[in-house]
Amino acid sequence: MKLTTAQAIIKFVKVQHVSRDGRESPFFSGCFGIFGHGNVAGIGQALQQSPDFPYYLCRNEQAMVHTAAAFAKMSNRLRALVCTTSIGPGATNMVTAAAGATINRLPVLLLPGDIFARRNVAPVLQQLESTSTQDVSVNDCFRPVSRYWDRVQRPEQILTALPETMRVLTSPAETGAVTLALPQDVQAQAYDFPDEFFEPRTWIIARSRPDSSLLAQAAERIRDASRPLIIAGGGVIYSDATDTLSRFASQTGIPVAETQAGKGSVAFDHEQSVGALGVTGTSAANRLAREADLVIGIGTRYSDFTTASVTAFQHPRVCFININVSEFDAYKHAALPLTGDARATVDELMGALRHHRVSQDYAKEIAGLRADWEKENERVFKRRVGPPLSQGEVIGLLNSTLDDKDVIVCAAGSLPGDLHKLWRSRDPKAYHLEYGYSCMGYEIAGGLGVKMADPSREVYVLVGDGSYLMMAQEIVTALQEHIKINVVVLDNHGFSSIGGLSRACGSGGFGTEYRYRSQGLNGDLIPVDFVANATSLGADAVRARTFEELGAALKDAKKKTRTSVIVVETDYNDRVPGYESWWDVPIAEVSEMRSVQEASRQYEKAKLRERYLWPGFE
Ligand SMILES: Cc1ncc(C[n+]2csc(CCOP(=O)(O)OP(=O)(O)O)c2C)c(N)n1
Ligand SMILES: [Mg+2]
Repeated sequence: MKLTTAQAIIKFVKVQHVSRDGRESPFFSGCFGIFGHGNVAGIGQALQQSPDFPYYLCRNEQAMVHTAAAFAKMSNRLRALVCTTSIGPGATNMVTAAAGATINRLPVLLLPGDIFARRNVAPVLQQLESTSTQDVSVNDCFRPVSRYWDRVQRPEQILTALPETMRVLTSPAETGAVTLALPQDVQAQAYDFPDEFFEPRTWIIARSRPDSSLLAQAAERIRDASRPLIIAGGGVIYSDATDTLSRFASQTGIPVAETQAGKGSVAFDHEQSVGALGVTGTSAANRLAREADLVIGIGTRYSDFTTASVTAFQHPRVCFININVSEFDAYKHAALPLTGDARATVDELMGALRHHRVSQDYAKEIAGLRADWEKENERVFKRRVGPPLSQGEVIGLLNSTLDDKDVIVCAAGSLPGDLHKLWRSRDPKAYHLEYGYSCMGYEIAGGLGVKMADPSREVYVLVGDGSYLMMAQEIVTALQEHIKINVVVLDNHGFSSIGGLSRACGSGGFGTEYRYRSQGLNGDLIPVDFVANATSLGADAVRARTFEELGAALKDAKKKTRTSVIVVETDYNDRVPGYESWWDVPIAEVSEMRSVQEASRQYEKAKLRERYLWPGFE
């Protein structure tokens, strides 16, 4: 079949399917892109003659990769989007979001255009030349942020590159960004591809099981433990293991703490749910972690936010059992590794622990800690501060107004930490946080991807003024596609999160507020009109000043059929406190500033609690 390389790629991706638990579905749902000379006549032309494969024009290449990652996350990695760009800046605009997808273990297929393989016309527009080789382009920047990277120098190379692409994208352990750099001449080059290459193919997403003797040892350790604690990570949700985990926790009485990606694994009112763990954790989870003698990590990669920079676990003989599809994660912290799918593995463990339950004393302690946390959560929700409102009361209002299945989307700033602590999750897919890369700008683009993945749910993007200013332009894409999202901008005139961090580091919030330059950086606040900004992009936008106005605006937004934006001013200095945790952010060891010297002293003391979590290592 004579096709161009670009036509063959699009023809191939259209017939790839995945199957898990016997349910089969197409893997790719379409292609986002921005055209330039590096793809308009190649992939662009191929998409034009494939109207059954939808093409979406976005406004910024970074944003479309966030959209694709959010789409994959919302689909539990069973579906993905393709992203096409021109060469040069269009391509490298994707690097940031590619890293985000790979860190969050989310499949996205990136097809950046590349410089001519033929080379005779070099340097082409937007080519970065090298004096030491002709075998390099800006697309080599994608190598460290991709789980698979290839440059297609001849059409027939896709016969081996595309199957590798699919293997990696559909592997629960390996998945992330896959980059196929496509020289612009090769995209348009024709070749006689074998018909068989375009036969529909189904990639089985297997539920791998751990070694049976290790599983028996794990069950033994759980029986022997007096203070076990489960950490539920994103893998629990991707594996669709949430019901199984809820039953396992009920059966054994083992408490469940959640990472950002794992939040929603068990409902907040489940008897064993102790909520968020780590730097942004609840008092309940953090106290249990401190004294746990056994940690069962399920689908977690143990980021520093989860381990409170390895200070969270202070029991002298704490040991770990890790259930993870990725061997890399399963072995972390010298764990007993159960390398396997979360649902299949927890299911088997449940069988092995049929008659096991934690002690009554421990159960009572868990219930007490849960009650204490509920009281504190309620206190933060019930405070009436504004206007300007406290972020805590805004989150409380959202939590009581939204339906259980409505999705909140967030990524960076002070919101993720407050949401992690306070949000009462009732559905595993209703809490969508990108906190692997915590990339400012993910929020609106991500919200678009979430809504595309599940149009039946109402989607609420919660975004700080800083993140909004970084990347709000996908509102136009949402309007163009008639995809409705609800955006809530929390305007506190700068970086409340990093401002607070700066103060904790003794630096007094230096350079973190949006102010005019006067003698220094401390002039008047810059009045940015977010309502006018969103209106100018075509959205319905309103300002809400009070608690009541915000409540009414949320109800209005829900009734609307098009994308809308609510702007609410929040208090820069009114923060939800931390709960018995710590984060390692190194402080200047020497400084001319008293406040920094003091912060440095405290830092050195706190750092002593960091430990290597090897058995017997004190
Ligand atoms: C792309 C990117 N740049 C920088 C940062 C570091 N950073 C984390 S939060 C933050 C400020 C966010 O401001 P805003 O969205 O207004 O949220 P707030 O802190 O006020 O809640 C910054 C600069 C980041 N996470 N992502
Ligand atoms: Mg802000």
